[in-house]
This record gives sequence, C-alpha cells and structure tokens, in this order.
Amino acid sequence: MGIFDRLKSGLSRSSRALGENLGSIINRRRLDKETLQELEELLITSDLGLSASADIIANIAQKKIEGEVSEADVKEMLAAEITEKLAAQSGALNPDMHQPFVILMTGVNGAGKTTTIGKLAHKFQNEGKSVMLAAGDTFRAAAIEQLTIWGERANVPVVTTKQGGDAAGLAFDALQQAKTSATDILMIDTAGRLQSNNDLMAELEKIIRVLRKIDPDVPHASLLILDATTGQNALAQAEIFQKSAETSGIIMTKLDGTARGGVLVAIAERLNLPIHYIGVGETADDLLLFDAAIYARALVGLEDIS
Ligand SMILES: Nc1nc2c(ncn2[C@@H]2O[C@H](COP(=O)(O)OP(=O)(O)OP(=O)(O)O)[C@@H](O)[C@H]2O)c(=O)[nH]1
Ligand SMILES: [Mg+2]
Repeated sequence: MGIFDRLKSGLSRSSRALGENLGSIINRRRLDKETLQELEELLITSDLGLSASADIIANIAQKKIEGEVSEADVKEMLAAEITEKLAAQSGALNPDMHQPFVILMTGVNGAGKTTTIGKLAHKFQNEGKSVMLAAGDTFRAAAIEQLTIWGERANVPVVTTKQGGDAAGLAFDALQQAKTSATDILMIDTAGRLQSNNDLMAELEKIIRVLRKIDPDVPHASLLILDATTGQNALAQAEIFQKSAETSGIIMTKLDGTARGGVLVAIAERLNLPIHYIGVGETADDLLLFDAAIYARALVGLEDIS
C-alpha cells in the first residue's frame, strides 16, 4: 500500500463520520447560510476545533458560491482549506544539522513515545544513520525492556540504567556515549506523565538542564507525542509540555482507527508547532511523514491528487 492508501485506511473512521454527515447536509443544496452553519457544526463535532472550523467556513462563505454544489465539491473545498491551515505545520525533522542530533520524546502515559522511538530508529537506520537510544523511562517496570526490544529489532544500541534510577543522569550518560561514539542520532525516551503532575513536569526540565551541561544546544528536537484518540485533551497536554519540555514539534499517534483525526487540525491551529510524523499502527513501518495535502484529502475522504 502506498502512503496515501495507508493514511486513508487509517483515517477511514474519521472520514466516514465526516463524509456521511456531509452527505446529508449537502445533498443537492446551495451553500446558503444555514448549510454553512451545519457544515461548521460538523467540523466542530469532527474535532477540528472551534477556531479552525469557524475560519474554514468563513473562507468558504467568502467565495460566495452560487448554485447547487455536490458533496464532492464541498469535500474539495474543505480539503483545500484544511491543507492551507496545515501547510505551515508540515515539516520533516532535519537531523543532519548536528551530531549527535538529540531528540527528547515526551508525552502522557501510553501516548506512544517508546513505540515511536522504535519506529524512528528503524527509519533512521534504514537511511544509513547511526542511532542510539536512551531508556529514560526508569519509572515503569517494563519500559526499559520494551525499548531494548525495539533497539534489538533496529539493531541499535540502547543505554540503560536500573529501574528507579535517575532519568536525568541516564540522559547525561547517553549523550556522552553518543558523542564519544560519534553517533548521528540520540533518542531519549521518558516516562509518561500527566501534564497536571508538577513534580514529573519538573523532572523534564531537569533532564534538559542536565543535558545542557554537556551541550547548551540540546535537545535539538523536543517532540511531544500526542495520541489522536484523546481528542481535544491533546491541546491541554501540548500547552503544558511546551513550557516544561520546550516542545519543538509534534508526532501524532494512533491515527489509525480513530474517528477523531480532525483533532490534528485543531492542534495545528492552536500551537504554532510543526507536525513531523504521524503514527498509523503498531509496527515499525507505521510511521508516515506528515504531509498537509495528503492528510487533508484522506481526512475528508477524497482520493489522492496524483
Ligand atoms: N494503533 C496504534 N497503536 C499505537 C500507535 N503508536 C503506539 N501505539 C500503541 O500504543 C500503546 C502504548 O505505546 P507506548 O509506545 O508504550 O506508549 P508510551 O507513550 O511509551 O507509554 P508509557 O511509557 O507508558 O508512557 C502500545 O500498545 C503501542 O503499540 C499508533 O500509531 N497506532
Ligand atoms: Mg514508554
């Protein structure tokens, strides 16, 4: 399956929910005020967020489209508007800028941090880069083992300490090892934490502080992993993590099989942060580069442009 088809199948629950309701709103109607209102409500219930939904509909209203429109017409309009909203937020990571390029992974419990590190390790490794992982989740019992398994699969070294050990100290050791071994990319896993837990959020600040004793420019990327199925709560998470972890970009996971794929638009609207990748499954290959147009078209249930 190509990227578009994988994304489309992942987003099928989201696009089906949107498409079915769109059909009943549009069915051979004009884009009058009432229809536009219903469309806006549909976008809001599809998790695109109040502000993005209002904007998208205002832009469409401005076009003053006369006559009847088909469902496909409206999908094209929505896809174009959503693409425009997301376009500024698309962006691959550029790990060639530093060596080692240090990536800190943060997020709430179960968001997909460890799995995403595994997927990225696989991807970078395939691109011929040397990768090292740091098992900075010293809190959860099986976390170190889980990361070690991903490391073995991708054939990359994993720096560990004992369970209950100091995460910042482990990160420090790992950065030193990555420097000594001239590793291209170091990815540091962290324990899941709720954004409401101040002590654990402070621990992230400590990890960054300690890493900066070695190199004031690290981490080069602080990635917040957001689980799409949490819907609007992802926004609250992002705002707090941005403060403590100095979030520089987002990876949204579990976009396969959720009906809440629209939340990515709300996130992009609210946070001025790039969305680098999206997770569409549990295996190493299930990480896609985020592309605004492809995402928008899959979300509204249109075919690929090409
Ligand atoms: N369907 C699907 N499942 C995913 C995706 N990413 C991660 N998962 C699953 O989500 C669950 C949690 O993933 P982890 O990587 O352990 O999450 P974590 O953020 O490291 O969790 P903690 O370390 O407990 O905070 C696992 O069962 C993963 O397989 C995704 O993109 N799609
Ligand atoms: Mg984990």
